[in-house]
Amino acid sequence: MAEESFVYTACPGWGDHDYCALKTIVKDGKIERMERIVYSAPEEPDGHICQKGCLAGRQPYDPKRLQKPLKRVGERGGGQWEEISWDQALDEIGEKLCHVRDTYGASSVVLWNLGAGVPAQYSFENLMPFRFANTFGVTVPLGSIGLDNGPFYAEFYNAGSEFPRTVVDPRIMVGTDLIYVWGCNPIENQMRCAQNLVRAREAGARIVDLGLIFDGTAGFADEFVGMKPASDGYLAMAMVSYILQNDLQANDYLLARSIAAYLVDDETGQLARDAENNFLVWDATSGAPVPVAPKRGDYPEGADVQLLGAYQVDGRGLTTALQKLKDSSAEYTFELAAEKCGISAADAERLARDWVEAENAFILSGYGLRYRNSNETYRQFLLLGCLTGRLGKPKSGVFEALQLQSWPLVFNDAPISCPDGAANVKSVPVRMAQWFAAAEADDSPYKALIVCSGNPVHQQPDRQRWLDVVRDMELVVDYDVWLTDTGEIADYVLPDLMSFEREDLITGACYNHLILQEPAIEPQVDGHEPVWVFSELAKRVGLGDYFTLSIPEYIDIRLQTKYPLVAGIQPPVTYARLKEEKIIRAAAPPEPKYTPYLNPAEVLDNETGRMEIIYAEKLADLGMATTRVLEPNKIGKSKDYPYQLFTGRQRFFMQSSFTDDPITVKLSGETPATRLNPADAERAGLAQNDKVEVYNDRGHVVTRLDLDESIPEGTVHVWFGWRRRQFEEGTYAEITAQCAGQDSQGPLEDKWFADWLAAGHHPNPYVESMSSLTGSTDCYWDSWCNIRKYAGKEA
Ligand SMILES: Nc1nc2c(c(=O)[nH]1)N[C@H]1C(S)=C(S)[C@@H](COP(=O)(O)OP(=O)(O)OC[C@H]3O[C@@H](n4cnc5c(=O)[nH]c(N)nc54)[C@H](O)[C@@H]3O)O[C@H]1N2
Ligand SMILES: Nc1nc2c(c(=O)[nH]1)N[C@H]1C(S)=C(S)[C@@H](COP(=O)(O)OP(=O)(O)OC[C@H]3O[C@@H](n4cnc5c(=O)[nH]c(N)nc54)[C@H](O)[C@@H]3O)O[C@H]1N2
Ligand code: SF4
Ligand SMILES: [Mo]
Repeated sequence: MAEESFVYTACPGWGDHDYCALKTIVKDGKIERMERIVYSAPEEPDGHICQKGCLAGRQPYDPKRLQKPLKRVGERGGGQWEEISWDQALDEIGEKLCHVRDTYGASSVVLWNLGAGVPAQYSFENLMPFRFANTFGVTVPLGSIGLDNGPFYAEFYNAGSEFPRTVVDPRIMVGTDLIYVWGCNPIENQMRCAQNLVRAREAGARIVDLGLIFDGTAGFADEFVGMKPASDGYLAMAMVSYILQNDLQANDYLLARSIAAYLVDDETGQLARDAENNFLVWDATSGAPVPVAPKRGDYPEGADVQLLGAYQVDGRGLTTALQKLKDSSAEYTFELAAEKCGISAADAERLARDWVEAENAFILSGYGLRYRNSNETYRQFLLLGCLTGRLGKPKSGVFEALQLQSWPLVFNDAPISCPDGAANVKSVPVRMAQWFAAAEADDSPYKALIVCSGNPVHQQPDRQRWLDVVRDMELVVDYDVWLTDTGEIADYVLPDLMSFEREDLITGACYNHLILQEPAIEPQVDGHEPVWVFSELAKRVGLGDYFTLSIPEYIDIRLQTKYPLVAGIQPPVTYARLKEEKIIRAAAPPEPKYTPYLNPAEVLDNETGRMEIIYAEKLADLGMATTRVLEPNKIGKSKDYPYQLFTGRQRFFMQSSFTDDPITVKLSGETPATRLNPADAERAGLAQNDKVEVYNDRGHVVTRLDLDESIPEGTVHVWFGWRRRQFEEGTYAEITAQCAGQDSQGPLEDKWFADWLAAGHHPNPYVESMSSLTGSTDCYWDSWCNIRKYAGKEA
């Protein structure tokens, strides 16, 4: 009998911000099963696997996988394909790329690469397209819509930087007293977070879910608070106001770590500075402003620094930042919150009181808030953490981004993605709204589109826009494992290998470990991994000299990082050592676990060096220095389309992956459904299993109807993930709110992008990955629609 052996693999369900490495058990050259990894101490208990991970080992054998390169026959999108050889595919694509480049310029080629859903993120699936893009000179649309932007905005205007602040170790929740799960669904979607929520509850935490639909997390929680969509800011601000009006804020913490005491010039809205450009605070002893030493320096010796107060000096009004916030938040009452959020004022007050009074508490948010106003909501969550002294306090905190990791490990990737140096990168970044504007014009400068990872035609709102944009292109290529909605409209579809068949360095959440991904099985299809594909393509467009290294050589470059947690490993970690040992612990401390704001003496990356969440002077010109509640864009604003369209994530799908496996499809109900509250259905004259059409002015989707009380009145729900061809007609991507455009990019987002560049960042996501998340709003669910019985296709 053959022996079992194992290798480590990045889970194909990677990308839920829950990047597990898994143990793949192999027997007779086939995947036998998937298991969790048992890490070395002290992370030994933390390896994790979920329902999708357990099923992942089936995927390589799925007959629906792309088997060979495909070339379109007939109309684009007509569904007719011819199987061709890799040589033919690469020769033809290479020739067309050369033609387009020589006729219209290199930037007429657009490359779409969205790391979100491809294992192992920021590894060869990103590094190779980046290397190609940066030497060829393609256009890079900043895919910054629907990409989890809000938390990054909030962190930027608090700390001046977002990475690695948006990284959190879910294990730090264990031992806390109270958790507000606010606007996310970790029990179904963030499985390692779920593991630690369970541990936290076993250790005594009370869990309150503030959500829209009654989802798995609501069922798990001790209490569910049903919120109206996009209303959360009203509750958060009422809590802020409650804290400040009742003088419940953490004064010592605010003085030490934030700019709460800094004086604001009433006239300009900017922080007051003296002639030496020092920030000022009010000293009650001398009754005068006194300077703060630069960069989170000390307050003057003996000064009685005031956190609250408004003063006049030579006719100039000076008010402390905290006083500004206290004044501007006063309008947010529990009564207003009750009206806007659809909860009772008594409940709102109780939630505020409990948040203040709990010894230790977390706000656990994620990416469930996708509304025009959500960037500010994330700022408000952070504010609640800051005012109560909970950012960086053990057993307390605010998780916004759910970018689950332990200590982030940083590799030496720049020489790979930017072989000529960051200053000589040839690719051209363009913000999404501007990209669409140009691409939709009659004289579009864009002639070719290459999609290396991601499924934009499915995942981006307003699908029709993509169809219009590619219609006149001369070349569309999709490189994927499956035939996706994007692949359907391509000219060539190239099969990638799955992580089970590729060698790679696993980055991301390996709980302080470095892991080598080794192929578990022989390739099951005639596919190729990205190092081979881009090296071969490069040869055909005259860039072959840039692509001569092998996978082990690239991995060795990556490991030559100066980042201390990797550089400090003894003996030094190399590809050869990883090959020998498979898994090596980083030089991370056993304790504490990583959490943002952990170091109380940290000088933050902004001008003051302190938390600025209380008052962001950069936003003063837009009236947003102190946060306030903005309105959603679409919800509740149309007579014709009275419902919100909510298309959130589904527990058995990983976005548009896992939608091909018959088991996950079956677990998901076999066919897509529209879910509606029975009361809404009754008013609309609709019944269970009716065939319904959900529609707006741009398109429609037709499904069976499922009446479900877990959906609140006013919301129409369709799970995200199903492919277009799994619907009877249409798809939700036809009707999600149009962005990029006015919906996602306005003066506030433009300011964010400009401020972020002014802080010294690179605008190109293929140089600095964060740029694709900067400068826009996430508004997928800020969508309106109507619903009716389906009458059949119009003649
Ligand atoms: N199984 C699975 N897991 C995934 C993914 C997947 O496709 N499948 N996708 C991954 C990705 S890329 C991401 S970004 C994450 C997202 O994961 P989460 O951050 O957990 O986001 P969602 O699951 O979409 O959360 C939506 C929840 O937010 C609530 N919600 C919606 N609108 C509002 C509102 O206005 N107010 C409040 N308070 N709550 C609201 C709803 O009740 C809903 O259950 O999931 C990741 N995990
Ligand atoms: N309506 C609606 N739209 C949304 C969202 C929503 O909740 N509702 N969520 C938004 C969010 S938060 C996100 S992050 C985006 C996600 O958007 P995308 O990242 O575009 O999500 P996917 O559709 O899963 O695309 C990932 C693609 O990578 C492919 N893939 C998987 N493994 C491999 C591999 O090994 N190699 C290669 N080459 N390809 C591979 C998958 O088959 C899939 O086609 O969607 C956004 N859009
Ligand atoms: S949580 Fe995500 S990455 Fe981890 S096993 Fe499940 S699907 Fe895979
Ligand atoms: Mo996401």
